[in-house]
Amino acid sequence: GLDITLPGRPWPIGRIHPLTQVTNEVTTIFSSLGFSVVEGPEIEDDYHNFEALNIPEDHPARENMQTFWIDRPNDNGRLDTLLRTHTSPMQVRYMEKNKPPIRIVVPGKVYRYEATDATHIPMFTQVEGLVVDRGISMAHLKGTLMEFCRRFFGANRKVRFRCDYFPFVEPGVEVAVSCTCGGKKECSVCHGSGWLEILGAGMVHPKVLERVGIDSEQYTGFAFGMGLERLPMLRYGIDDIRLFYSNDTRFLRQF
Ligand code: TYR
Repeated sequence: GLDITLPGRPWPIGRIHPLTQVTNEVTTIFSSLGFSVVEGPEIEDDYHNFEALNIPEDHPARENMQTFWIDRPNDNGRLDTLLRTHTSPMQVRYMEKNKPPIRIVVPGKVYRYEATDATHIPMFTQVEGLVVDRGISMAHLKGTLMEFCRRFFGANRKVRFRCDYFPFVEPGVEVAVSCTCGGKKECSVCHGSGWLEILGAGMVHPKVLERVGIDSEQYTGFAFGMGLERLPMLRYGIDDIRLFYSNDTRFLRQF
C-alpha cells in the first residue's frame, strides 16, 4: 500500500561552484562600474599572448610564464600556438576590433607549466580589465581598484599599491589586500607578511596602443589582471588552491 505519511526522499541539490560564484560577484561589481563582460580564446598565438604585449622573443618576462606550447609548428617551423598564460591577450584582441571608449572585464582560464603545490596549479582563473579613453590617468586606475576592493572585501581591509613591472604597462603596479590574520607568522595564507597580492595593473604602454592602431597622443588607458582564486582564499582564509579543483563536496558544500 501507499503510506502517505512517509517523509519524501531527500533530493540532492547541486550548487554553484565557489569560483563561479566569485566570478559572478566580480563581474557584477565591474558591470555596476560601467564595464562590459567579454570572453576570449584559451588557445592563443604568440603574437597576442606575448609579442603585441611588448614581450618579444627573448624577453625575460617569458620565463615567469612557463608556457604550454602546442606541438604544431607554423610555416617557418616555429611553435606559435599556446595555451594562454594570462588573460591579457584579450586586451589586444578587443582593441583590434573596438575603438575607444573601452571598458571591459575578461574572466577566464589561464595555463602555466608549473609544478603543483598549495599555491600553484597548471590551470587557474584570471579576470582582466581594460579601460581606454581620452584623459584616463593613474587616478582612475587607483579609484577603480580601491572601489573594487572595498566592495569585495568590505571597508575594513587595507589596500596597498606598490610599483611593479609588466612589459605592457608603464608605470606598473601591484595591488595587495591586508590578510585577516593581521600578519601572524604561522598564517598559511600570507605567511606572516600580512598581505596577499591580488592583481597586477598599470597604465597601458603607448606601444601596445599604437600596435592596434589607437593614437596614444589622444588616448590613454589602464589595465589590470587579477588572480581569481586568491579572492576567496583571502576572504575565507583558504590555504590550498587545489581545493577549488579537487571536487571534494565537503569543501564545496561550504559555499
Ligand atoms: N597579465 C599579468 C599576469 O598574468 C597581470 C597583469 C594584467 C598586469 C594587466 C598588468 C596589467 O595591466 O601576471
